[in-house]
Amino acid sequence: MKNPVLAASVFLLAVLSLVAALTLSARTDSAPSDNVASADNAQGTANSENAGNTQGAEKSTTTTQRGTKPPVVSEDPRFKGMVWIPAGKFMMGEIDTVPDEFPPHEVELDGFWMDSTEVTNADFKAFVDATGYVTTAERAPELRSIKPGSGLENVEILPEFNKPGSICSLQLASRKEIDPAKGAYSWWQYVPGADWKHPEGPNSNLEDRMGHPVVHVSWLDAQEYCKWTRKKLPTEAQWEYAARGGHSKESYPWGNERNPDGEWLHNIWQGEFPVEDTGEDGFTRTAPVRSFPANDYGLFDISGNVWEWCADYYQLEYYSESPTHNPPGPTSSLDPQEPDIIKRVQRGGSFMCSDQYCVGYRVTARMKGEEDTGAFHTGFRCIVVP
Ligand SMILES: [Ca+2]
Ligand SMILES: [Ca+2]
Repeated sequence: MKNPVLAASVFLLAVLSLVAALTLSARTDSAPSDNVASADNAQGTANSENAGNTQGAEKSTTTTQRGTKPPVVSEDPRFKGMVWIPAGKFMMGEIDTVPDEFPPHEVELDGFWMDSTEVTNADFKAFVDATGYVTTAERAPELRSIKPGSGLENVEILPEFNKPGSICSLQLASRKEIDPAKGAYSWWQYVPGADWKHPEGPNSNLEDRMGHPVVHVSWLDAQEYCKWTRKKLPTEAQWEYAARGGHSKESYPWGNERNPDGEWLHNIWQGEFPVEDTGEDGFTRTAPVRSFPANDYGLFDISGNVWEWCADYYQLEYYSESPTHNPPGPTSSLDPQEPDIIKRVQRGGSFMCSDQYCVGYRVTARMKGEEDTGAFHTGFRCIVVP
């Protein structure tokens, strides 16, 4: 049955899951010794910090010395650009934020290597040059993220959406331009010709952006990159554990204060959202990776800059049933708002996140997106589990 209204709705879901997301806004061990160039890890305090932390809600009131030891890196070329995330336990989630971060629960992870930065345009270009891979945004749209059996598999894509492209945010002159009926669609729009090589549409390019994170990559694209590099996407648990940098009970990778000493420590949005980003942090779009300090595991931009895909399907209530040891994520996707759409987890927030609208830059904040849909503020980083 062809239903044009449904067709529009379904495709718009692909646009809007990203939008909806925005409205919400150690048992320490060492890396394999034969691979480690510097095994003097900074996270020796993680065990004591986590001891007895079974509530997860109490914010840390202590200041842990930061940045006193170098990250653990490897001379093995397989782990170039990666840092070692030591095995350990932590409390995942938060008690007093939004429902999908609840309940806080103990998680124990084995150690792994993680890219110290988001995958850059230069990294992704090397992959494309070697493989000829064409991203989902560069291909004719398909409804790849509809759950089989949902009854939505055969809906039509409206002509205005039925051309290669991706999702960008438009510049509004004032809040008066926000159409109440359209809500966030007033600024989020599907832009034909937008893709990883054209981050802001067909008239943009990667000139001077090769060191920026790649964007407009879908979860499916990220998987293909991972296969080529013999890496993986992190699980959601691995991502949050790594983002915390060995510290518990803290909202940000560096502590509980967003702007310590008045400094911006990540690339997010300042000013009136979504009208004027003042760029007080130095950037109004993506920033080159490593523009801000790394966390205590040596991870740059783990908060802000671009959202990062995780391996997991998104399920709002997964934390209630998550296993303790190396939780793999749920076996299927379930977002109660859009139960027929296959969604994957995104983490860390982006340059579009504002305290007026989205606080996705907190270490516990969860986001979801259709697995076949990228956007101009979404990228990824990879891990290797030895
Ligand atoms: Ca910014
Ligand atoms: Ca990021």
